[in-house]
Amino acid sequence: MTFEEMWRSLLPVGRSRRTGGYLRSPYGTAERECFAWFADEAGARRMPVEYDGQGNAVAWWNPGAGPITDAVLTGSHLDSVVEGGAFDGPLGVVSAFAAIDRLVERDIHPTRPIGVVVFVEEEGSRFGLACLGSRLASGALDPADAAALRDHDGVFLSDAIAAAGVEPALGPSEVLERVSVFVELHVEQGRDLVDRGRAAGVGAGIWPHGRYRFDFTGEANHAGTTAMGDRHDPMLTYAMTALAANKQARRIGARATFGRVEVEPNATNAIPSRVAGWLDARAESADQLSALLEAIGTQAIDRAARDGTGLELTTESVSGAVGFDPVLVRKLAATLGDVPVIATGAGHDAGILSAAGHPTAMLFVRNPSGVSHSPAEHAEMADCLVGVEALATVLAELAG
Ligand code: HGY
Ligand code: MN
Ligand code: MN
Repeated sequence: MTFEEMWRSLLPVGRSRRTGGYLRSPYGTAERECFAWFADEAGARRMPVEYDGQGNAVAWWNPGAGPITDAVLTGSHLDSVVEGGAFDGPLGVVSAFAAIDRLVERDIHPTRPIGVVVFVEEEGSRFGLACLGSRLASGALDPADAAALRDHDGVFLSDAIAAAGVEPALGPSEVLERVSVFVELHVEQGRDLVDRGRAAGVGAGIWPHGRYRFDFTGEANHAGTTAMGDRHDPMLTYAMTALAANKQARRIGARATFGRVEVEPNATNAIPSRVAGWLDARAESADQLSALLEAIGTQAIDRAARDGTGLELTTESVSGAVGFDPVLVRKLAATLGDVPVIATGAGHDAGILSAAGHPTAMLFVRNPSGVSHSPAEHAEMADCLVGVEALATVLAELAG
């Protein structure tokens, strides 16, 4: 199938008719349908598929039929954030198959195996830890810590994997030991390329980012009979903390988002007993990120003291700054001509593999609005095809 045909065949899977947004929750029905699509596309190209103990999948193109070693890996993820867009993840996977098709059309025979990978739970939307599949595969996450993760319904990770038909065996993937370089193509989640008027670019690195859980506790009470001065309202402490986070991030040009909040009892006419808020924070440097968290944490504590509420702050995950392999970045930029080299505030599996010591780089495809993690996320077909050509050229260069 051509890129357009593959894209059209994957597009409807897990898309909400009401909003056009995607719900491809890891190991869930729609995401498993995406993996079935992946296996079909690999089968159509006679590429054997290998799965590791967390359900990451790699389809191998090994025309030399020798041992699979010193491989070039490309691909991305197929899971989505809740109500996410169509391109975040899938563009890298569909483009990988299309790029291999282009190499075959150009009669290019790689001297090294090429793998197309799908990492599971990149968004961290089910088990709360972003890039869960690549962290486990690369040894960046202790399997015991992963085994303790539960989703919103209390389902343990291994049980979710088993329910999806994969034999759970959490931990480093032997697959990655056979990989020498990883290039991930991804839709840009920002406006750098569109502001430069360019269809594609090479990734320079990824900002440090972290996820932090704020548990605010207070005194449940009646909304109508409790005077304002008599309240210990965790919703107020949460709201002032969200305001402080916004101000602090603006002040230093960082990013701070409370995108997820849980309220108990979540009743219109009751002052809450508990409010849990998850902060996603990102900054250009690790020092800036720590300073941002320090400032927000201090203001949250001060506010809790004022409101007579309790606060527990838990760091759920932190990823340091990623600088992609400079030699690889230069090689990609030289191979593709004068394409821009851009940094990103979005996390990617490429960042995890890079931090684990695998030479890694990224290719980005223009996103006309820059909007992502939304049904409005978009990339023009012409730009997607430019991305495929760029990826094919890079794979030809890397795989000899
Ligand atoms: O959150 C991120 O930056 C990525 O899209 N998972
Ligand atoms: Mn992504
Ligand atoms: Mn994403």
